[in-house]
Amino acid sequence: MTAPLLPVPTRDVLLTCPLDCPDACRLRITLARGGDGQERAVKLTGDADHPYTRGFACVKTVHYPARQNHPERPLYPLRRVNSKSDADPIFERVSWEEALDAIAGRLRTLLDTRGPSSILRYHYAGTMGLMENAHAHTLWRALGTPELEETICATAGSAAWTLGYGPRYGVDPLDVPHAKLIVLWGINSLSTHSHLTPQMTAARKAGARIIHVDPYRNRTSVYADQHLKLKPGTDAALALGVMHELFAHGWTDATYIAEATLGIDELREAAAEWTPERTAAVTGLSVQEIREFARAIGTTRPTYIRVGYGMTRHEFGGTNLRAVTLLPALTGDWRLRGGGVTLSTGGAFALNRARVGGADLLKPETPRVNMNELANALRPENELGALVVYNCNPAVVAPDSARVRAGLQREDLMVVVLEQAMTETARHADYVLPATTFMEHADVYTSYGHHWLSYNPATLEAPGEARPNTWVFGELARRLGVTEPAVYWTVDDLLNEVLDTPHPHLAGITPERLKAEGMVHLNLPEDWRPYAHGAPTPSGKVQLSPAPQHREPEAALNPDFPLRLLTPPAHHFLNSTYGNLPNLTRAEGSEPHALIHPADAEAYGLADGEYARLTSEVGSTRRRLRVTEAAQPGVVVVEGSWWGLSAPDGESINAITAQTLTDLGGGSTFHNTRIRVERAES
Ligand SMILES: Nc1nc2c(c(=O)[nH]1)N[C@H]1C(S)=C(S)[C@@H](COP(=O)(O)OP(=O)(O)OC[C@H]3O[C@@H](n4cnc5c(=O)[nH]c(N)nc54)[C@H](O)[C@@H]3O)O[C@H]1N2
Ligand SMILES: Nc1nc2c(c(=O)[nH]1)N[C@H]1C(S)=C(S)[C@@H](COP(=O)(O)OP(=O)(O)OC[C@H]3O[C@@H](n4cnc5c(=O)[nH]c(N)nc54)[C@H](O)[C@@H]3O)O[C@H]1N2
Ligand code: SF4
Ligand SMILES: [Mo]
Repeated sequence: MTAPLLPVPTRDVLLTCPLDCPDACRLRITLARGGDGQERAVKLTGDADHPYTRGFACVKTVHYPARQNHPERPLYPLRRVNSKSDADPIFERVSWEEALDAIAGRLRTLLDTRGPSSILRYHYAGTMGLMENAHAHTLWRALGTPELEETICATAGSAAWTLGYGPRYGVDPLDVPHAKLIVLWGINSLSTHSHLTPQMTAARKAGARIIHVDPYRNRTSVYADQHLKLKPGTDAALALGVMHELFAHGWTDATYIAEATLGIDELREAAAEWTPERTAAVTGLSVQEIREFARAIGTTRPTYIRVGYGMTRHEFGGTNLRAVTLLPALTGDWRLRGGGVTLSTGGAFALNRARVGGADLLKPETPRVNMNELANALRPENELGALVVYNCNPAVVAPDSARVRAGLQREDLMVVVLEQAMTETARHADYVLPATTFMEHADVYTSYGHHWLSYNPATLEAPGEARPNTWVFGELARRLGVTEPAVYWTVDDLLNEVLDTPHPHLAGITPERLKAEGMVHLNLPEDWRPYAHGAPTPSGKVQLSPAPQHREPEAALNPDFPLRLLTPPAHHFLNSTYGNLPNLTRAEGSEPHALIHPADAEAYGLADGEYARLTSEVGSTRRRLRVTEAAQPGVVVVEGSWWGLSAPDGESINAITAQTLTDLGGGSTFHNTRIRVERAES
């Protein structure tokens, strides 16, 4: 008998999606055995029995098997043999022994000669797994290397939320169908949170209206009943303008305000000057739009507001988001099922994290590096000797990425990249270490969009010599003589630890049960209204003080850069993940485009389809133009963290974004860039 040409399906498994996306879907994956005897994933869809996933995976993750089986996936440890300044890297395959001995040797020398501050770990949420993400940091904390502040995405939002509300609790997404008004504010949810759509459609069938507040028209604006195309960075002004009308018309809930909030007088005073006329002048919306929007929020119960992290990626993004999130504290929507505002549901996962990732090993004197400032950290004068990257692709996703790449190319810096894909960061490495995927390692997952906790067993044999991050760090730790036990924890150790808590949300959830059921709903009251009577802040109330204020960003004053650039996510990629799959890059338009309004195109002499040079204070890049009224005058939009290989000049869009930090939480400012656009030769 000859080996079958087509893989023979063997079984279906249910696993949770590990990607950095609020939906944390329950996936049904079909495995098959190929002619080589190896079992592989061949088909992926959503679990039809899961009440939130509802039988579908997004347009991107249905292609996960293709990225997992990608012909260029690194499957063996690789060592760079040519100069790092050569554009095309040449790697040779080495054994794990060789790679680990060499890396540990270099780390040992650095520790002995320059100390732990010469070694930097760099990571984000390529996997959301507690083991391969949060807990993987333990080695570095045991060694005392600089603490990486994980600020690239969510800290401006979480700092803003915490000021008002304490832990990040959100509305149960399964309660959204109760809402009669849904406001999608600074979130392109049809692309970035696609499993909210069935919930919203159910609400709409029951009579709900849906309003999208966003500076440009995208899939979510088209789905919504109304699109408020405000000027970027003016959300605090719009929220204060709405509050002005709530106070003026008596659309506030006096009982809720008295029982559950602190600081109402200050907020009323701050809103007093935000007449519809002034709000219109700042936000670019019409007086009528503002009046009607305020009336809708003021008179529709329950109103559900879904904010995204998008609006926080501005100089004053933290305050802008905070202003919006305070609205339900005035309307009293928190008292109603389906009412309130969600930024994240993550706070409900009250796991025992005291020792996860070596959190208990952190010392106050340990130096800290804000991950948005990687380009600065890699400057030669900072004397970093080694950079270890996992779960992240900073050559593409970090601000000021051209300087990040220049730093990665330093011959005196050892760059170690643990990866599942041959990313541009991996292409800059001295050592590429092949990483396993969520089907190939066991892990535990929370969610920031719903309330199910998950456990994925290791389901497929790792291909080639791919290994989990924690295995690699355990091997380095042994070679470095690290004795901290948590470095060597198994997933079972981690699971026992995180579930060892008396917190009521985890009552009845044991490691055995989680492993047996795979996905378990937190033990929340059936009628979950976390802020119905106050908030777990120091005062026990929703804190309205200090009242948010609108501020004009300083960067707006530079006449050399008259346009503003937004760089939101692409529909068909997850950050830079999937950017190496031809069918998804084709679906996304084959190359990144800069959306520009016809009025700006005319003013700057630019035509649809031609190339333009986009220049900011930080750098310059070339992009093909799409002239469209989806953009607004004065605002250019480039969707997606594309791989350089799909861009006309090989550059990430982050070559022109800056390391500027937000007002709260030290967050990223990816939508804050001021640019000029000029014609470029082809
Ligand atoms: N398809 C897809 N899904 C994803 C991702 C992806 O890359 N692709 N990434 C995942 C990750 S890591 C995250 S953090 C989330 C992010 O997803 P979101 O929370 O949706 O946040 P962003 O994608 O940054 O931006 C969303 C919207 O904010 C708008 N925006 C920009 N500036 C402003 C402003 O000043 N005011 C207002 N009101 N709106 C503004 C943008 O135009 C954009 O439409 O999505 C996750 N899901
Ligand atoms: N201009 C601009 N830039 C942005 C954004 C934007 O909106 N605009 N969004 C920002 C946001 S919100 C975020 S969250 C960041 C995200 O940026 P990143 O966290 O870098 O996300 P990805 O680009 O998807 O890269 C994740 C990498 O982790 C790898 N990975 C996944 N699982 C594992 C694993 O188990 N082990 C190892 N070793 N590797 C693994 C994947 O192969 C992938 O290459 O980008 C930010 N950058
Ligand atoms: S990326 Fe998000 S929407 Fe897509 S399958 Fe994963 S969790 Fe679901
Ligand atoms: Mo993110």
